[in-house]
Amino acid sequence: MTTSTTREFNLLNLLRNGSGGWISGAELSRQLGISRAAVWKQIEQLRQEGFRIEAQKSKGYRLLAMPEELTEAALTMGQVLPIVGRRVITLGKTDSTNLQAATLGAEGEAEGTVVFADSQSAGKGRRGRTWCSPPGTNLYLSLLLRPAIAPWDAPQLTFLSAVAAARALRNVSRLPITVKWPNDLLVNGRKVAGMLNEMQAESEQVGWVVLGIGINVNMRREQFPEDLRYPATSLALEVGEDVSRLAIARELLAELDRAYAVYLRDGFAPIRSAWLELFPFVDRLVEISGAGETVSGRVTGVDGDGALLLVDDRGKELRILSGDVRPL
Ligand code: BT5
Repeated sequence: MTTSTTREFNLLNLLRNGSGGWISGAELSRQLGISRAAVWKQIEQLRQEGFRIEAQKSKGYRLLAMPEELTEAALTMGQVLPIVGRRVITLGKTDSTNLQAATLGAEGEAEGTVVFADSQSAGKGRRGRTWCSPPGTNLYLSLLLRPAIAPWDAPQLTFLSAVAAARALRNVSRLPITVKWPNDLLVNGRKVAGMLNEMQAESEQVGWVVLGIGINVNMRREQFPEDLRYPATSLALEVGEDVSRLAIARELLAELDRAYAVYLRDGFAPIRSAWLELFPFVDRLVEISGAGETVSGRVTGVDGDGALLLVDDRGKELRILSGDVRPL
């Protein structure tokens, strides 16, 4: 687990905000209330963590590059994150970030904590499926939230994470990201990310919700499992070069925080409309499989609860609560 001191955060924020990139040692020492020797020591510490910091006698210090490694400091530096990312935990290998976040939830952890892992040995998909989670290439994270909502409203949060993740991927990669109901992100018709939300609830009130997000960032073709349910891809495969995991992760924290603030203030409606704008399946014929049954029809939309609406070939309206969608 990696954690950084508040001091380092402050130093990083000052370096990030330095005018023209430069900030003098004297200024850093004044603003941090520590000696110049102590500033130097902290700079050295950051360099060891992978930050590239230039030093020049006449100008001071300048941050050239952040480490590609996912550390709490690198993920949150300079970001204003009122809820999501208040605490960030970065793990090397773990079983499943959803399991880790759920354990924290059961232990009374405050909302906003995000658990990242470099790899997962038991990454979870829906309905007992597995999520292929090799090291050093993708993003696997779980966000713990405690919204004051009823358990039957919790599926709305899947839409929230899909909208936030789609925005983050689009902002960084500029790729045309779309959503596939209920929990996938696609690029050019191939799955690039999946979401798995889990919750604990008592009667009418949600205790905690874990929003699990897996994003294929730099995964290579040969790393995908052979028996994929749906064609899959990674951002790098689509862009044609490696994409920064850190840039995506930082953007994702910011977008999740933004979307959650909107959800708490205005409810599901704005999230649903934002999601619908990313959903290219309206009016298309699809097949939906789930729990041993397969139905097909033309998509007409998504209702206020997040259920998928279809009209079958006899004109009958169908309301689908869960399943796997495949275009026909
Ligand atoms: C999902 O399930 O798409 C939910 C994936 C959620 C993963 C995240 S990672 C962080 C957090 N911690 C966890 O333990 N989980 C969450 P589903 O729609 O059921 O899709 C699973 C199916 O997608 C599998 O059965 C495979 O066919 C396929 N698949 C597995 N790994 C994949 C990958 N990396 N990319 C694309 N498809 C994959």
